[in-house]
Amino acid sequence: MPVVSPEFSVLSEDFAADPYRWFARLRGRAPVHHEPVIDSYFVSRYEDVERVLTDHEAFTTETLQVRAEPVMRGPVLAQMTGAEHTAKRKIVVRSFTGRALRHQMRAIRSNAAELMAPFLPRGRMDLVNDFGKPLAIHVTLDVLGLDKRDGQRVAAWHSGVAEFITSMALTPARRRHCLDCAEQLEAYLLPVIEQRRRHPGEDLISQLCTAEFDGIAMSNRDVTALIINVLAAATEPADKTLALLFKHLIDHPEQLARVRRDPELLPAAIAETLRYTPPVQLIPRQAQEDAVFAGGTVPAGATVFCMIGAANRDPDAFTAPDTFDIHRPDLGTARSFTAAAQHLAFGTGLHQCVGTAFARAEIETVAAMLLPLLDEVRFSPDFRYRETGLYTRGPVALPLDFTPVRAGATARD
Ligand code: 2IO
Repeated sequence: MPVVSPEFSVLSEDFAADPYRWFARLRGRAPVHHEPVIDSYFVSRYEDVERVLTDHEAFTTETLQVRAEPVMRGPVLAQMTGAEHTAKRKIVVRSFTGRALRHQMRAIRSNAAELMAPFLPRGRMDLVNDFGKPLAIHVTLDVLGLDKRDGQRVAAWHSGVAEFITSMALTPARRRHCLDCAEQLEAYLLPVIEQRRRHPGEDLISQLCTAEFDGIAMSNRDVTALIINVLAAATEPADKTLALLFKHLIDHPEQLARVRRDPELLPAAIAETLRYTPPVQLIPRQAQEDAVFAGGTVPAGATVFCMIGAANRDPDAFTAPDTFDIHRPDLGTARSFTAAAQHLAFGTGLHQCVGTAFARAEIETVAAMLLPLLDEVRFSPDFRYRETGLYTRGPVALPLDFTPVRAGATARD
């Protein structure tokens, strides 16, 4: 099988420092890259990624049994197939669209307002650590109907769960830590689930508890897994997407100015951020049979990682793919948060992200609140930009300076 170079590895520090530098070489020279240490295959061409994510017979989600189920404490949505998948997916989609979403948008607004308030008069805020991360947790707690006072504990457990799903190789000690987090989270959720079964409210946990599948209510194990699934999926990529959006807009002042003048351009800016730097870089599948690609063969049973970042920069799919351009004609903004999206940041096919509308609402609402308040926004002096993560990837921090907002003001108009 062709290689990028004899010493190249997706697991190397070089790759982790800047994966984008390697994507063209991967697509060109090793579009089906084998990683011996983890015996997994990495596909990087848009065409191949799309094929893996839409040919559900040939590429299954069975690998999630080992990659997710141990910390989800049960099966997640993406693992399911057939009628069970259709029914449970519908339940989850319903709780992230329409009336439920409008309700969630109020929670997004009030959490955002509360979290940004102390930083506005100071004229300085780390968009990742001061704002994005706590926001993602607070909003998710509200969606699930969990107590804000449990935020710190839930955030710590979430970290362990996310580490498990997103690690390429865990030491036994880290693995134990992650499983401990998941077990504690499960123990914390169980009495909540039982209470919601007795007294259901408007929240997502209540909806999962009362929903029926084939006339049968979901078990505690099923509900737990879906809650942890939602917790991870709503928390892990949120701060990254927000910070990446601001990073790119600050790097492209003329595009920032356009978005400021015309906030209707925000969906395009978010969609282009998701294409250019998808916060979820890898999506795993399992080959059912030997699968032949132009660049090599994946043997039956092997794990295949779809490289979303590389596919989204494929010149066969996007013109001038390495340019951040919110006006690009091939972005298809109107479709960017639907099943017909051009970019693959939400995946594609049957298991495409169920939270696309929620993700868009969250980032758009918060960015629209921040932009008018962060006047003359710029990176803080001496800040050196750095990203981490192979599976989910985003800025480590994004300290921003801006014109301090006088006390009492919430918006300029
Ligand atoms: C939880 C990376 C958090 C999902 C996952 C095992 C299933 C699925 C995803 C996203 C984001 C996670 N996979 N959400 O990539 O639910």
